[in-house]
Amino acid sequence: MEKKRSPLLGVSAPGIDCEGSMQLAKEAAEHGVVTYIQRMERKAIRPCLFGKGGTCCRNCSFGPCMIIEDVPTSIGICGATASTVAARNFCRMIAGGASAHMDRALETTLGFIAAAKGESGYTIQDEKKLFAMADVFDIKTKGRSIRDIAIELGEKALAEFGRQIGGLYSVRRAPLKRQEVWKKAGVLPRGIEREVMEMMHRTHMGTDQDFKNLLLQGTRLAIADGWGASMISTELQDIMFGTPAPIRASVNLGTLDEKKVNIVVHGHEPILSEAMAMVCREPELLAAAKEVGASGINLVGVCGTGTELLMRHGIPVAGSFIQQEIVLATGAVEAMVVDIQCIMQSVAVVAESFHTEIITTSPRAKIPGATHIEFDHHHAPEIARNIVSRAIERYPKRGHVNIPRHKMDVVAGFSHESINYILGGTFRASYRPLNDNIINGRIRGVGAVVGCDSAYVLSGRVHTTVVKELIANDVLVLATGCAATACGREGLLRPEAAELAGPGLKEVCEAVGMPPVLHIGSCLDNSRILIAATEIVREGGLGDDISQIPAAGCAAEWMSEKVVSIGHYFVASGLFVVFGRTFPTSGSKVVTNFLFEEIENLYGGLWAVGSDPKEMAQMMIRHIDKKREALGIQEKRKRILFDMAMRREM
Ligand code: SF4
Ligand code: WCC
Repeated sequence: MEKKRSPLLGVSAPGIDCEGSMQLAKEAAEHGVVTYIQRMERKAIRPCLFGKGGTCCRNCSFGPCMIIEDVPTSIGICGATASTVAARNFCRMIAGGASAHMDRALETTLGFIAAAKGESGYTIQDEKKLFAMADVFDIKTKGRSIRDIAIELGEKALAEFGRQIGGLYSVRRAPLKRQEVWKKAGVLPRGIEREVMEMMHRTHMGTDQDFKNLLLQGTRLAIADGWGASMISTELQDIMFGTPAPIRASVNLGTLDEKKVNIVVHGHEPILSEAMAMVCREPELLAAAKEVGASGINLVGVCGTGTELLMRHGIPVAGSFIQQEIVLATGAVEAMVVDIQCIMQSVAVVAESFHTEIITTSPRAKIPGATHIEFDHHHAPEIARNIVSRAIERYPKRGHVNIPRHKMDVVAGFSHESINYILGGTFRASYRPLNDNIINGRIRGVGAVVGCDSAYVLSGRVHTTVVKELIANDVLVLATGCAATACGREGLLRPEAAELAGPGLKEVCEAVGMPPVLHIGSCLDNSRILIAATEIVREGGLGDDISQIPAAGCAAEWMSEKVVSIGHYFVASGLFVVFGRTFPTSGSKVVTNFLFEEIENLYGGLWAVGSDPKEMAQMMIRHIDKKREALGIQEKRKRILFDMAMRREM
């Protein structure tokens, strides 16, 4: 049968760019196991054009009002125009995505307070970061105990969520010029939750009907996510669990172990999964696993939770978002423990064909057919032990097992701090070498490749095509989320991938032994990219604001509302962001043109959409070159020649 071609040139759809996954999905389907691949093939769902372009409003019972922008009579019953509706929907997507980050950050903060008070199994792992964050939050440290400082930090962080006026501490970490831009535009967040509340109010029927004014609040909300909630969560997790440092691990289905009890943690909250990682090594549980005939316990991750464990412990990632059902189709999973976000409801259905138990753990996220074992901060190890014991009990019930051998080595665990060390060395840790290499043109710029896997393309291929094009053109890539897992499957997170890089980036990577694609963490960890960008600015020589540095972002296979919030806080921070395949305001040229052009005058950042992955990368490169030109460093790149003296200098 001839392969169908997707609108993404050179990428056939749908499916996964992993032979093992595709083969397994096919075999499973023959036995009646339905995954998203069959659901896509059945085409039971057809995207509605109005919904897709953002011009369908169902914010009151008069609707749905489906509006065509160019038809003058096509307006909502209330008179709402296409631009108003598209902006309202876009802003509600930001609110949805930002809320997901915020609610998770709130949970992390509560967990942090429990840890600080010694009421949970966790302690303070990174005292250096505790002091750094105490400084951000204006907390006195002199003569005080770690416990006191940590409790005050937790409580002050908690107060940020309900704060109504006065602004957020962590927003002050942005370069001064950036803060002035936000002040002038009137988008400095006043608190975290207030911005969501106001966004939902403004998008309610009959409130804000000016698309630019709506987008202003959307921007303020996105900043409250990236520079507020997400950043707070990332930093508190680092203090509690340790700041990631480069670590070797592996990814893909082959990380499941036929001889061991396989437990998959899936979702986004690392608090329970950290406890799982601790207890899986306990001799009593290992002995129990042996008793049922297994050779041990194999903990692996999927999605964000998986990424968190990968970053800190080198625990393998068995699959990205799009592989979650296929991981179960191996028949080798005793328990899949899910918490929040990016969990397909279908996992419970797929599990029915096997001996697998799906365990939900968050009161916020239950699934019919799953077992619910609620997590609480004060009993993390006991709950984790209970879950592991249940998984062990399931092991003897295993039927036919089919684990594809596909597995790839990766180096993960790059935090914004570790970029200091890898490039600067332990003794002169700083961003200076990175900045110098950008200025001298060995590194053309920095590209952030983030976000989900798409069901509409050969998933993974779009990310890796963008990434390969970027590194071939000397752009250093920072990857997060499922985009990073896709890079991992393709071998791009290994130092050997430097072979695929342009001559300048290759030299830098080989000199320090780093991969040309740095795994920065989960979606929440995109806040690390904000700090890395700020550090580049602070180091000097590349302008005095994030909008001046040669950098761009891309979410080539985006799916989740969280990525709309992330993209928008990147844009609000002065970056250029390309979305792949589809853009949520495409039904309104007025709003789309504003986001693709005019918004640059306000924040220095802007949006774009692309369909061909190579072209998406080229759009980023053109933006990077434009920034180099403005800084007056593009000339250096044109003249770059590598002689022995330059090699020695590196
Ligand atoms: Fe239609 Fe206006 Fe109601 Fe939206 S708010 S559904 S556009 S009448
Ligand atoms: Ni983040 Fe996207 Fe993966 Fe979910 S885990 S699917 S938001 S990138």
